[in-house]
Amino acid sequence: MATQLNDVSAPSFPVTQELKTHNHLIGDKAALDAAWEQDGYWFFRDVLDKGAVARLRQSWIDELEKQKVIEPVGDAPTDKSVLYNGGSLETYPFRMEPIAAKRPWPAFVAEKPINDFFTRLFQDDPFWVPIVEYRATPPQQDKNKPRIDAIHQDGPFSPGLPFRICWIPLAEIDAEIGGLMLAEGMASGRESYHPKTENGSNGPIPLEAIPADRWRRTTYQAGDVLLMNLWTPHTGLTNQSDRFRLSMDHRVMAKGDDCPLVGMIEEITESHVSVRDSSGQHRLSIDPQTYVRNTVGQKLNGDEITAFYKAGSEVIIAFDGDRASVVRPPH
Ligand SMILES: O=C(O)CCC(=O)C(=O)O
Ligand SMILES: [Fe+2]
Repeated sequence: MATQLNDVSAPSFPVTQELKTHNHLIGDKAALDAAWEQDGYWFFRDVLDKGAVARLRQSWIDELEKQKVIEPVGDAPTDKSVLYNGGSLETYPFRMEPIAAKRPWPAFVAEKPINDFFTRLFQDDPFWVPIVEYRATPPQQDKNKPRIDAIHQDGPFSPGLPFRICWIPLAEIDAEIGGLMLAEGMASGRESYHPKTENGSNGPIPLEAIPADRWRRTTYQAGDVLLMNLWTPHTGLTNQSDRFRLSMDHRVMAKGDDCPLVGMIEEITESHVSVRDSSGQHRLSIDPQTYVRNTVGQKLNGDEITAFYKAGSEVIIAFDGDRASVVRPPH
């Protein structure tokens, strides 16, 4: 079924098709792996315990009430998302720092049905990489802005960190509300579609770089989960509804994968980093090819590294032997 998203300003906006669902592959590791390569994602419909998702969603609802941008919901169900009341967005925390500060994700992934689902999926314990975005996107104020936020792949921004993006809708997200749109079948070559800019950063992927018939989305519901290959081009869609768009994107791996170090920096220079995690202290070398990055994905070189990273900062490090391949902050 094709859905033409109603965009006024981009007549070339692609026609999107429904995401596949991969529920029937759970338990069949070979088939899951094949779909991961071919489709570039797994979409599981109605697999996450709705009570656990509702408890997670409550952190978003509390914050929206506090910001006075929704009416107090009391006992009303919030799984269809909540109406924006037109309150001022002047001081609205667009990156949801107040939710990030409360760290609601560890309690969520520790809920038994959630942990059980991912354990059954991976046939291994999940390892949650603490890279989490909390999104509570209000209705877009400028209705003439293009619907596409920025087409990107996460891979080129985290080379050597082989996690799966885990995107979780917290309430219904229909075509008007927006949500995630991805390009199916473009991940198997592990190819970057990002044009390199002069300073070696990744420029945005132009819409023309993706064949127009690849775009997929669906009406997402609380209980669904979308896992996405690092090489799958995707974008958020702007919110053209009168409701909030609530979602969380997280990163997950299986314990048996090449998991990164997650710890606290003890010392950092341009050529090495010492980090402490629950298993002790680790010292890794940094060289000019190490992708040391800041919160917006830019590569840091030379003394930019020590200007950004300090002893005591939480850090995620992918490594190969005793060499760091990626050093990045959680956010
Ligand atoms: O939710 C969005 O708008 C974008 C999410 C995203 O890019 C990601 O999870 O990697
Ligand atoms: Fe992304």
